[in-house]
Amino acid sequence: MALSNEKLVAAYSQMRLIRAFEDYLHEAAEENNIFGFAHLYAGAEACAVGVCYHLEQTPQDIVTSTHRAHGHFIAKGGDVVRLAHEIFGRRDGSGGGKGGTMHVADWAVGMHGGNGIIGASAPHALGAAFSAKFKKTGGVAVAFGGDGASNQGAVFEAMNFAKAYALPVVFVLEDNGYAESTHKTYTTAGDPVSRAAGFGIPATAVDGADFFAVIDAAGTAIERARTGGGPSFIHCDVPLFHAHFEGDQETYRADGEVAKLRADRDCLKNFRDRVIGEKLVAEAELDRIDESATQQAAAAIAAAKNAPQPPSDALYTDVYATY
Ligand SMILES: Cc1ncc(C[n+]2csc(CCOP(=O)(O)OP(=O)(O)O)c2C)c(N)n1
Ligand SMILES: [Mg+2]
Repeated sequence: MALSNEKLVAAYSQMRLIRAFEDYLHEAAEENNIFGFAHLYAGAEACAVGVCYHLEQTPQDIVTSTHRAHGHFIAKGGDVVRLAHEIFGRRDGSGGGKGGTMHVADWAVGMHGGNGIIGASAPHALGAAFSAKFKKTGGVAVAFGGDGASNQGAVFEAMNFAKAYALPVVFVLEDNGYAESTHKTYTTAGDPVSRAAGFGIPATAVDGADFFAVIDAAGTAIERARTGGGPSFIHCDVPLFHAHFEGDQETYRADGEVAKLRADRDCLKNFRDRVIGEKLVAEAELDRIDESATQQAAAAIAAAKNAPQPPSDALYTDVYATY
């Protein structure tokens, strides 16, 4: 898929913003400055941005996320300042400061939230896709999920139902090889593409550190969903640049493993090499984006650190949904 200079710049800006934002969060977590377990997304930016590239940043198209949700939030068009406030438990966060890192959501842009229950993103997206189909909104739902989550029964039930009802949903498996401290070789039988194909769902595998591979696969899948062709499955092999959660001692990683991933499988470096090599975006422009993303991320986090917490009289609001 050939992208204009403008689209490439927009995609790189989002990927860089996710990375810069989490670099600052990593520092804040080391200072013990955020509440809740923060799970950083860095390494998989091409996956979130490459998939969301094809979605409207409106309530029509929906993504459901995981405990590792910051990248999906930004890629779906969520505001980074409100994201920072939410993670720091501040009143002006996307969830009024009551959800924190694992529950970042913004329904106005179709980001239906991070999630503490692994595998739950699949049935949530299924429900959104069911609604889109029968209300004829033209919308598409995308469920992001991890390799550990992919072994949950609810994920298989969602895939079965999606195919049986030809629902407009795309299952995106972000496979970083680990579920907490356990490598997938201990836990997972078969291969993800064959599992999805077993339900008759068109399934493909891509290098999730290659933005261009992701947008191609996601473009096909989302177009299929939008035109009544039913569900698809995309397996993205992604590197995990931080530990499972911030504060984790990472004893399950081999010496040098993360350094090697950062050297060989960095989607931002891959993107830069390709667009500079093919003269699609000037190096100076990419450098300018790096600087601006760093400033934007730093400002969002600085503002959040000093912002007010939710007032105590908000304790009993937002507890139940009203329809
Ligand atoms: C239903 C359920 N079981 C167990 C957990 C505990 N848990 C939290 S994260 C996680 C591992 C998830 O692995 P994966 O889906 O590969 O996502 P990753 O952290 O690698 O992005 C587990 C088992 C949970 N949150 N929910
Ligand atoms: Mg994993």
